[in-house]
Amino acid sequence: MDAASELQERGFALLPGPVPSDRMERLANAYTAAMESATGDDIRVGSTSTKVSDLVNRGAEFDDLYVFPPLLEACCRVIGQPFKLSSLLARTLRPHSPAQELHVDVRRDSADWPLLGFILMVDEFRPDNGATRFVPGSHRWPGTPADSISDLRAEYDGQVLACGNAGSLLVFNGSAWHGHTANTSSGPRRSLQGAFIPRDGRAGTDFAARMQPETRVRLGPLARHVLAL
Ligand SMILES: O=C(O)CCC(=O)C(=O)O
Repeated sequence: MDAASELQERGFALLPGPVPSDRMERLANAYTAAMESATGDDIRVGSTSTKVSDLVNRGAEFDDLYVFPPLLEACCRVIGQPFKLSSLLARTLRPHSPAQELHVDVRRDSADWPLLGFILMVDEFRPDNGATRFVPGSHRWPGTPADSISDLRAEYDGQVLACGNAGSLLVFNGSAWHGHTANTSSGPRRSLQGAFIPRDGRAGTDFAARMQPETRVRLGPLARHVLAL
């Protein structure tokens, strides 16, 4: 099955990402710098993950991701109407963290639906370091996991792990049931994550309000459009 059919039938697909393997170290260094420089509300330390928001303004190394043509093509397929970037964050799933609850990213009655989620693997995603799990075909189901499952962290029949090399790009329909699995390894699982939503939805990050002058000067027309500037 090609990636477009996988996204349509299974609700998610793994693509080669925009960063060639010989530039992954540079990206990982920029990721570390972004994590270290964030302050205040921009850094959130949750029960399993540390997240830093607004990667758009945290380095030119992240510019290619949210205008990557195969990613925008996935948006056209899933959102099917004019769209914009809603969020772009760094997420480190810390070592020895439990699985996340199975969930959907957006309810069907929301202005932010349909949503296209994406995850760029900064480290490889493996069964032991918390690879994202998906329930294939669940993006077509009317209910959410919380409607029918009592233990949302338990394994779900038919779930599959989206494992991939560093640099791989996971794209998924925000209605697909998914969540990270447990990171039982001794290392972090780093990723860049974001979402696109319909253009009239409410973005998680107000990119226009946060835009830094040094970011603005390097953005092309496509980036400005995607960021709704
Ligand atoms: O980090 C992952 O593997 C999945 C993250 C996710 O689904 C979320 O935070 O909504």
